[in-house]
Amino acid sequence: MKDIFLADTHLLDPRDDRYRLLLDFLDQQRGQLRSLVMLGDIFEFWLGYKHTVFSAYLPLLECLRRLREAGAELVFVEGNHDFHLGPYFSETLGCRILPDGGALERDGRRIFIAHGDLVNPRDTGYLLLRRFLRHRWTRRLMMLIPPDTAWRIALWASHKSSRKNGGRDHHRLPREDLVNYARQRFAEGYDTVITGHFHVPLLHRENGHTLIALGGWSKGPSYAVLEENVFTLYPV
Ligand SMILES: [Mn+2]
Repeated sequence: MKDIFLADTHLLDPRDDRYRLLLDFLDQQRGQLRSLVMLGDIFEFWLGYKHTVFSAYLPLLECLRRLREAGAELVFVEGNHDFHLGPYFSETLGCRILPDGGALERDGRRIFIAHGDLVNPRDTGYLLLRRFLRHRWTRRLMMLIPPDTAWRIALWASHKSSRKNGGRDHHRLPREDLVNYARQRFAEGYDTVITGHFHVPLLHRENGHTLIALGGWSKGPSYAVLEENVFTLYPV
């Protein structure tokens, strides 16, 4: 049995290559997973209404349900594209949700998982916006938006941002901030830190500690596996 960690698939349309790649990848893992740990930005946009899910996400939600039925624990750290996950994840899928990341115990290891959007403490503008967007009053206001309208806004915002970067993963890895962030967690007693968000894979070991940054999915599956107490980052 193994644990798989992945992030930043940015799903939007089930006809997209990376959406199909993810479904195929997860179906292949069924029955072999102790847990699937999703570290945010799995969806290009999500809003957790009580009785409604966006139809474009049904293929993945069904796939997650099958994994869960086959015995896998589901864990989701909220990203900067998919927060306010809501009752479909927590209740219907029985997924453990960590809005800001948190601790995971595996084989005596103390692992800290986070999306990665909090590693730069100087980015005060983003931190304020993040706090506002995640506030429960903001969530209540967002819930008043009809789902079709919310989806239309999400499509518009996604087209706008993919025109800017051509839809590729060419983010910059703020290595120094990331290593500092990990060292703070190591000092708190964690032996492993895993993040996503930057779309650039990194496996860094120091003094018996491990830092993993997960890659994006624009060129194919990108994930980390914990199996027999060893972490491997793919593609290797
Ligand atoms: Mn992100």
